[in-house]
Amino acid sequence: MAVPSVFCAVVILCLGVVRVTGGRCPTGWSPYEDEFCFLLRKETYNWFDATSVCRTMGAYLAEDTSDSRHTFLNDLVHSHGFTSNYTWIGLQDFAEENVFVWSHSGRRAYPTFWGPSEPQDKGGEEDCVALHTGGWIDNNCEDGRGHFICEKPASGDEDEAIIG
Ligand SMILES: [Ca+2]
Ligand SMILES: [Ca+2]
Repeated sequence: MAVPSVFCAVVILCLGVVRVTGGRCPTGWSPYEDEFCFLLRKETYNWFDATSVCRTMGAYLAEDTSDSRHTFLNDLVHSHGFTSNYTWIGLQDFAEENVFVWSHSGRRAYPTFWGPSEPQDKGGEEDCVALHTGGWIDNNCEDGRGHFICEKPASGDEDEAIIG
């Protein structure tokens, strides 16, 4: 029965190729517009450790750069039932106070989705941004209570390597 075995192998290989070219996200990641993949992590870390965890997966903290992304990211958080904690994204004002920059792209934040009375740089120590009910909050980067969302481009080299 060599013929059916070869046939199955070809079909599986072809399915793999189609998934890559269609914009593929790793298992567990949520696809966004066929170009990006997002992963919400339930464990909590400070902003720096959250950044490191994303990096180990070839990713970076999510960039909330449009109305549609903002809706997508908030839906992702709410779908996991998070209401009390906050969720780190890749925005900070390390270099200059109140000049918020996306860590991965290096771009200044525009548009912005600040919550009421934010950002306030409480105690002069709030330089990292998180999603919260009502919008973004600036928070102490060392605060270890944040969930976080990683982002990476769909169908990267590592995905193709796994399939191929
Ligand atoms: Ca600040
Ligand atoms: Ca704040």
